[in-house]
Amino acid sequence: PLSRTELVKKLQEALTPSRFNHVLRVEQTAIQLAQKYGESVEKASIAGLVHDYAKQRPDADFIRAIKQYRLDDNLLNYGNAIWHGVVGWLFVAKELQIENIDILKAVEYHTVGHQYMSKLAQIVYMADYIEPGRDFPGVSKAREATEISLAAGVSCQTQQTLSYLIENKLPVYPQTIITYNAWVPVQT
Ligand code: DGI
Ligand code: FE
Ligand code: FE
Ligand code: FE
Repeated sequence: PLSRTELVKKLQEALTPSRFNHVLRVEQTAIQLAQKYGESVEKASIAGLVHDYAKQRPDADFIRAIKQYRLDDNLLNYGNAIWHGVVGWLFVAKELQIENIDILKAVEYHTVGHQYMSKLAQIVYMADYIEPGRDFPGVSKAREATEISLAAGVSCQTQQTLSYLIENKLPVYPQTIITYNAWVPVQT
């Protein structure tokens, strides 16, 4: 596998400076959560670094990959916000030579989540949302929830994201709803 230094170089080439700095903050936040919650620091570091690798790729690359790998046609109704994780993990595997399935799944799920997220996937999902550069209504609530437990953090983020999408009349990717139903509702 590539060393951290080699990965950092590839990320720096693939991303704008501000996005690259976000990735470094997600790495540090993921490492802290890994230490707190008993996950591999090395896996948290790598997953944090590579999670947004595909963020600046042209749409044509994603459309080609969706067809080539016969992914869900419904993906074509969305854009980079969904594609860079749900499809982007394929570029991470191929171009950054990441073979660890847990890391690849954490990248795949980092935007829309999933009903079954490993501890590593929960850490990357939360680190991306609460890294110190984030400033939006609800971020302190999400930081506090993540201090209590990863599951509380995931639930908080999933609820806030769906509320934000609906409030702004944005299209909701079906997996986002499935994630919501798995993590947010209280028992009735
Ligand atoms: O790539 P980042 O900006 O670091 O963070 P991210 O990959 O978590 O992307 C967050 C954005 O994705 C945020 O603006 C909300 C958006 N998003 C998440 N779920 C959905 C969505 N956008 C749409 N249209 N539909 C979704 O289901
Ligand atoms: Fe992202
Ligand atoms: Fe995210
Ligand atoms: Fe990110």
